[in-house]
Amino acid sequence: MKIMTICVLTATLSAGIDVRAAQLTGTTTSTTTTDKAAAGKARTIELIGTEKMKFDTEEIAAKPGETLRIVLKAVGTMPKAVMAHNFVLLKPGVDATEFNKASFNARATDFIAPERKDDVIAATGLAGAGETVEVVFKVPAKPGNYTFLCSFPGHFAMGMRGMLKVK
Ligand SMILES: [Cu+2]
Repeated sequence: MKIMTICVLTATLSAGIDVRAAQLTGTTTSTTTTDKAAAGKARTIELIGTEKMKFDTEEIAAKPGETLRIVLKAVGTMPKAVMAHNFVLLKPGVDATEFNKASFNARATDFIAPERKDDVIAATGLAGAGETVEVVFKVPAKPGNYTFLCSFPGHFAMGMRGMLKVK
């Protein structure tokens, strides 16, 4: 009888943990696309954003027109208000420094100035320490180098940027 009680307890406990894990995943992942079909055949690229204000990968190679899923994880311990990261891919010809300057105070829109939305091919939301954000998008058909960056204030200036190389 005692053994049975323990079994039931263990089962309840592990079920509880599963639910918590699922909830955690649900709250820390945000997808800015609604195209589930595209997400299914997307190639996933995992990036890590650090408190040194760098991406761990600064060069991404891609084929023209392919579908990419960028998954960005922020690592560290600092509060999200002072340290968060996003992935913002700019259209060719956009001045990244000017884009950042314009977006510096745009906290309400995740540091993408509303009037600069047209400069962006794809962007994630902001990830604080331990959080993951992602975006699915179609790589431009035109070969070339496309700048991506983190638009959290000061991070681009510190070198939090990279290049999507389409060829
Ligand atoms: Cu950043």
